[in-house]
Amino acid sequence: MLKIYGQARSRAFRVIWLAKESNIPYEHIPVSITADKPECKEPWYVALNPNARVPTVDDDGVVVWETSAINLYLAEQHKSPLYPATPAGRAQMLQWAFFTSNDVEPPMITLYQHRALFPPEKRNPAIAEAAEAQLLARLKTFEEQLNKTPYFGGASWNMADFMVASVLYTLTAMKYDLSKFPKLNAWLQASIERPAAKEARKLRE
Ligand SMILES: N[C@@H](CCC(=O)N[C@@H](CS)C(=O)NCC(=O)O)C(=O)O
Repeated sequence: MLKIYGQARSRAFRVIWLAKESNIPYEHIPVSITADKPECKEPWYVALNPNARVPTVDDDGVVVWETSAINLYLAEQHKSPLYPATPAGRAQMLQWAFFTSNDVEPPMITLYQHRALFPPEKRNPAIAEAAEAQLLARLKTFEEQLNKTPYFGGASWNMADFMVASVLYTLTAMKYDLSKFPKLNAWLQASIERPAAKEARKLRE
């Protein structure tokens, strides 16, 4: 059976959400990343993931780390109903997945750290402001797409949407005001209210 390593309050949440969307049975091993007892630094775990970070999966002997790689692999391997059937659909999925991982997630995480996650004395308003400026330009790209098609997958919510929503979930967790992006805001709210998302969120919220 699929094993998902990583506490639910981490990027492992995205893998748990995907498993639920795709009806993949799994065992959850909530490897901790907390400063006082980081199980992700223990030798047995580092043998699975040399970066000593979560998540990692072991899918009947296939070990994969890096959240996006894990989710794209699992969706294909387990024939997720979200996985696009055509090369063009898969190209769209990869386009939104890479854009989100490369260009959106880094400024979003920096903003989150310097606005909410770090203790106040470690927050740097200038770093937060620069990250926010970058993030806003990227959110505009999402909004423009949703002015053209109802979903990133085109006519239906598919793996392209999952790859974006599972990352942008952090914006909802930090209660970031998305009112400047009404289409994106409505799409993200609907995404995190999907039954599978709600089940996964219960494990961390
Ligand atoms: N690019 C990696 C990032 C993994 C990552 O930074 N994970 C965090 C939790 S969300 C972690 O393990 N932090 C603990 C640490 O870095 O020691 C991925 O997407 O899997």
